[in-house]
Amino acid sequence: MGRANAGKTTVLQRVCNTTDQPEIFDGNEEKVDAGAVQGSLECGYHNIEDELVFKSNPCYVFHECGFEAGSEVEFDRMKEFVTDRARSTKLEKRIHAIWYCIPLIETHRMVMRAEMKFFNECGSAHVPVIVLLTMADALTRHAVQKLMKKGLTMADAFKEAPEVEKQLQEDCLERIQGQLNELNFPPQNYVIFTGMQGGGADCEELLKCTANALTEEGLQGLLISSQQSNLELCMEFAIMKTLKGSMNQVPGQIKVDNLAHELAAWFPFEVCEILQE
Ligand SMILES: Nc1nc2c(ncn2[C@@H]2O[C@H](COP(=O)(O)OP(=O)(O)O)[C@@H](O)[C@H]2O)c(=O)[nH]1
Ligand SMILES: [Mg+2]
Repeated sequence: MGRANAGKTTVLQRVCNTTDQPEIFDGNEEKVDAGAVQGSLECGYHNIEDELVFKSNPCYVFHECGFEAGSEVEFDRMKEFVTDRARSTKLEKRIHAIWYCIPLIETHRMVMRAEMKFFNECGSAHVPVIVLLTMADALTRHAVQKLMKKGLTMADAFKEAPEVEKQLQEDCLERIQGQLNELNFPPQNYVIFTGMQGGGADCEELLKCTANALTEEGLQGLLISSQQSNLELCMEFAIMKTLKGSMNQVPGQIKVDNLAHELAAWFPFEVCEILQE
């Protein structure tokens, strides 16, 4: 979720470790011709029903929604989709988490009417909503300006900027939390993203935070084992969620086969296969 140019597609690309555009499918596994919808895509709009899948990681299916405030029809369609899919009993139709992108580019109006409306009116049952504060690097400019106003030269201001920038990020986070946490359906958590367009930024914190917000351990396993770029993350969850619990058992009672199976569930399918061989 998030307005046009909030950095939604970029985050999804990072999660799937690619710079390619996603393939788009309608809800019935038919491929949508990206050329035909290019105009609306460039404006940042997708049909929320459309499924976005990256070749680099077909395990994840995304829906992108860039509604603006003011369009009641679009908002209602989004709300219906979210409520409907949050309850779906079919695993492949169900949505499991919502990432809501809020860019930190206009610090005087980060939370707009669309955000207020979403977090006031759109309850998504057990589906956690994580707010992604994107484009935090836009705050570098503010930090430099602030320091130069204090009399620093530009070179010195750039040197000192990271510290001030960190503080500005925290101020933004606090302000947004203050606004959203007051509403009827506040988000579960917040993650700050900076410099995502460069390709280097990683999504470990987002995946961790999303996994921890999922209420079922089976779903946590699906999320963690489906990402294919961070083996440490698989290990961390296997140790903290599975191995740690089994440590409390009397050694003789640990069923090694079962434990191995449970541990393997945190790893990508290919790794599980090797383990089972
Ligand atoms: N400076 C900066 N630019 C970003 C960042 N993330 C994305 N962008 C750029 O912002 C533009 C919009 O991003 P996109 O992901 O297409 O937004 P969407 O419309 O929400 O899908 C693109 O030109 C991205 O390269 C970021 O963290 N920092
Ligand atoms: Mg997009």
